[in-house]
Amino acid sequence: MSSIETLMDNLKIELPSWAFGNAGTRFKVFGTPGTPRTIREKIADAATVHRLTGLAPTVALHIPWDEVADYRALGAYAEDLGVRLGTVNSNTFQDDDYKFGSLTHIDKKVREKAIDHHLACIEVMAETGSTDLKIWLADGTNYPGQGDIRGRQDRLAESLATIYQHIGEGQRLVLEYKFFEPATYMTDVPDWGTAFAQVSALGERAMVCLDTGHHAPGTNIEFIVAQLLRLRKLGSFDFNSRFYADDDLIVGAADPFQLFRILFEVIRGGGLDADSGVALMLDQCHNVEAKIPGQIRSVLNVQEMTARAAMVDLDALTEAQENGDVLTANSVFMDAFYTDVRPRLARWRAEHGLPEDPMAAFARSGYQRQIEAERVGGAQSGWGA
Ligand code: PSV
Ligand code: MN
Ligand code: MN
Repeated sequence: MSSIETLMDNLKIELPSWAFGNAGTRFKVFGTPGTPRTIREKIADAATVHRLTGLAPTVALHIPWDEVADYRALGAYAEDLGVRLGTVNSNTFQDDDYKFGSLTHIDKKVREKAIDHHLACIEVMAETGSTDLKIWLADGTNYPGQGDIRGRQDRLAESLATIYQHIGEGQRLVLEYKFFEPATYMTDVPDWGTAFAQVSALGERAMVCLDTGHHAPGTNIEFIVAQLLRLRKLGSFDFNSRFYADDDLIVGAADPFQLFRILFEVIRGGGLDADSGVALMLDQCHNVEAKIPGQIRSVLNVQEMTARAAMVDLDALTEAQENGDVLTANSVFMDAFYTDVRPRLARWRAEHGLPEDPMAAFARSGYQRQIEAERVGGAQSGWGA
């Protein structure tokens, strides 16, 4: 395993454009002063996170939430601010036509509309230079008997195959799974096994996205990470944390130890190696906390747990494992988890011309005051609509 500082040099975490907009629950969306009104303002906020942390060089788009007339110009704008446009997320869940599904819909015309949306997203990727098309589907059913489970899988496979034909060299289709919500009885891509089966049928450039909030409570997520890496099908992460449902809270806030265990398996499986192709992304909303500091805290949490995971003494761990020495193996693992790497990371930041404490640097910067004065009538993220 490479040194922690080298790992830090190569760590990149993509920010979701929607994290900077107002989001909420179905009960209330709280507005926040300074909230971006346009995708350009969201990108400016994301660039601020990167400037202070050195960890977040790309921003994911969500289409049509982030639709613009000229994506090349948007890309150039982002680059001027020191970031690039990343993953393009499709959206087939906010249109009346998709009430009974999108890529799985029984009506061919609706399926074609959903496929065409994905082809339009691939065109956006050509303009922005994005490599990943990420597909999360709200497709599913609410009542037993409502839909033909098998038929829906078959139609999904067919629709994905049509989209995949348009995925170019150097591009990837990444399929995200979620076992519940908004459908309540079954979703059409509920688990990693289904996502794996569907993308495996497509080809090498189709991968699975693991969103940490999309599993049943108690699921051993690091096991899934290890398995997908082993199968070379782990395309990306959507990081967030949760207490109960798909809470989209700050990653590492609910269960830092789980994040540590996940990142240990990522490192163990080569997922942070330069050529691994595993993209780390946040998928979060900040309903009650400040958004830009929320994103700063999030990338720092990922950085911190990555550093701790890299501190596991692998020789000692392997020796204990081979000797069947359960308690030594466990304590080697826990020693790394309990190691405070914050001073070391502060030093790494100082050496890279970054503020040692990015949260404090943001508070001092005056950026929040400036956007509150400039931006009146901040927009909802897509989730706030
Ligand atoms: C819905 O559950 C969701 O949170 C998925 O995780 C997607 O990645 C995200 O929305 C954006 O489409
Ligand atoms: Mn997600
Ligand atoms: Mn989600």
